[in-house]
Amino acid sequence: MILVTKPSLPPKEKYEQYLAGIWDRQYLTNNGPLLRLLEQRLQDYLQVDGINIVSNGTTALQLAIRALDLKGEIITTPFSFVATTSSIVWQGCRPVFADIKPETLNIDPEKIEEFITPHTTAILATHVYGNPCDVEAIADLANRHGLKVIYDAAHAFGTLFKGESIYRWGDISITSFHATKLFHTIEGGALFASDRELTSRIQRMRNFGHNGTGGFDGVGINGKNSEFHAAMGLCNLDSFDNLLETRKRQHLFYYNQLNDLNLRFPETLDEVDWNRAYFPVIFDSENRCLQVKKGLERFQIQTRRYFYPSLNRLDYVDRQKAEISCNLAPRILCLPLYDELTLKDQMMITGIIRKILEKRPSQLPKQRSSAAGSISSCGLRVHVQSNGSLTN
Ligand code: T4K
Repeated sequence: MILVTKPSLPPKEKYEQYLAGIWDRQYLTNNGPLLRLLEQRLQDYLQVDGINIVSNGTTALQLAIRALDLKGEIITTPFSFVATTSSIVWQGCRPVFADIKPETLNIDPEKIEEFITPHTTAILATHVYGNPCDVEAIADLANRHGLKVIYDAAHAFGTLFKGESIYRWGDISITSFHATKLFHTIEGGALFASDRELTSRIQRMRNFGHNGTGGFDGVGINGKNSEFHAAMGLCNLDSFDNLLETRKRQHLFYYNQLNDLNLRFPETLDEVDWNRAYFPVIFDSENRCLQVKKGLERFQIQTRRYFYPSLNRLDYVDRQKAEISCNLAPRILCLPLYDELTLKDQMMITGIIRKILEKRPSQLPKQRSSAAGSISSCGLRVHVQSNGSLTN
């Protein structure tokens, strides 16, 4: 079975070394030494200020909304994972959906402006698939209208804009360190805020409101993460640069194999170095999309409809339009992408997709053989047969 994603795991012995320390100290959670070390190492690696690691990305979103004391309406994207919208509703605010740009699949700043009312307090935008929103246009808009900005940067670990981490943007940027993410701590997440007072508030809020001197300063929750999670993060951070390189190679391979078909892929803005967290394919129709999904399933290949349905269709939000998102969400499929995914796997996946879309079951297109050539340069020569099986 080829899964849509698989967590990258460090060598077991490496993790065990951290476990030995945890056993010695018998300090398991509550902002322990490994957690603090991971925060420091992430700040250095990402060149960001004001990090607070928490238990997961959803908690990070909820804390962000709470820490900024947002009320009323929050303008957000209809094309994201459900946690983006559900966190707004969970915090008692109303999500107002501004449609996306069809090229990038990210919220369209021009559409945001149309929805600003006296009740609007913030913009919550997602860097979908780790591909940055138009952060400059959004910052300009927010400044002009006195709005707060939260970025759901759950997918964006390692993405740069103008050479700097995308986490530097917004009043608060949140991320997820879930096992399915490029960089993970099994479960986990973080908030980044350059404002010191805001960072301290989040720190208190994630720890029941404790103010560090035995008292409580405001209401808080338990958003902490453990030493075991931090240890996984410390292991994974060491290999992250390699992982990013592999990901870029895998991405390019998929793209080269599929870009002559009637498919579209999200575009990036200028000066973006995208982490390529996912490989989304946009089909010309939902039928085609489902046909490919089912076709791949017959070969035990899993894909995911990230993100379907469009979030304005959730039954707990009031009826709102988002035509572009509703049009695109049903016809996007994310292909398998993870560190251990081999070129053979990718050959098979793209071979099957080509066969389905070209409806030429017995003949592989010419481009395949040139791809086989490039494969051989990596020490492999693989041919996909008409039945989807592989021969060397
Ligand atoms: N904002 C955005 C934009 C997000 O995408 C997310 C999460 C959040 C906020 C919230 O962050 P967290 O609270 O989760 O930290 C997955 C993830 O669970 C979720 O974190 C992620 N986004 C979302 C896009 O994808 P599912 O329901 O697709 O995951 P699941 O369990 O079906 O896993 C997919 C495949 O991965 C499985 O078929 C098998 C493989 N897998 C998964 C896990 C967990 C493994 O091989 N090993 C594993 O341990 O949501």
